[in-house]
Amino acid sequence: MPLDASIEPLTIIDALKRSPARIASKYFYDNHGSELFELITRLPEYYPTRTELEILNQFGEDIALAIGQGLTLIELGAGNCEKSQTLCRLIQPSHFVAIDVAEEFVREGANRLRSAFPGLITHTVAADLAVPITLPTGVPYSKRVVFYPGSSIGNFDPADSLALLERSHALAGKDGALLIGVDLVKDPAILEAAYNDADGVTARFNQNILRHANCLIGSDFKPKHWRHVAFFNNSLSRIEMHLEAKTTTVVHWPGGERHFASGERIHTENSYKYTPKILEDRLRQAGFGQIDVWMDARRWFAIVLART
Ligand code: AVI
Repeated sequence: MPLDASIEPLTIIDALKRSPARIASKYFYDNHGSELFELITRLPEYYPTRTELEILNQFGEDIALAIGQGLTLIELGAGNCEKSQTLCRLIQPSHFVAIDVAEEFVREGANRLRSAFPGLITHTVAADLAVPITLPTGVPYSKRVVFYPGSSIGNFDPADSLALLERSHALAGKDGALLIGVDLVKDPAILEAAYNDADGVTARFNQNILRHANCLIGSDFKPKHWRHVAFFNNSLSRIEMHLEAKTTTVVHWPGGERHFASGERIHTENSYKYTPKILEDRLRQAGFGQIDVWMDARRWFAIVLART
């Protein structure tokens, strides 16, 4: 596959040279990675997607009432736009903006949404949420609801999550809101099972980041030589995913290489788990006002509406 020079290859190399080595979790999502993630969301062990949908279905009318109608829905990390389908049925937006790094995937999702809701004006934006986002002209300025489902906020470290919430606040504008889905702290055994599924889909998702890195920087990672490792780090309240070298190995790329000892790890993802209190404090810090919270009966997941 060709090198994709547009995705800052130097950053990947710099992070690989560090000790411990890192590959940023945004690189999971090439087309194959996005497909694997879709499979993850349907796994019996991976409760977040299912639980969030349960909350949306159970409290949909209350949520719709709190949000209002005829607005612009902006979904961050939209993926296949499946969750927005449920929300669109409830709040009937006039415009829908899907923002995601996986351009092809999100365009297909927005097309599906347009077919399901004739008259809905859709826009797609290929963007990395780690930097400020510019919306296309034609997106109304008023009554914007930024939708950030799936607990994707959990993949940002505390400082970056605050910056993302601040950007969401700016994107929503005056009289706007953020509707965000967040995975909550719970029994570590349940958390760890969700990231170590019996079928090994999460392991393949983790290993795929190496294949994607090979495409982006021309490296020669052999994904099968790396073991998937995922555990809950209690003191930092996060699931950590790593890839562990099964044997001593040297990875090369044009102009460089890195030696990995057997057992050495590459840190690929953090997935922070929140308490409602920590989330509320961070939303307030980002400038949000009134906050409403809906949770499932087990209190495993929360959907939060925060007004600007
Ligand atoms: C996208 N994100 C919220 C997922 C999570 O749970 O942190 C990514 C994921 N990684 C492994 N499984 C799912």
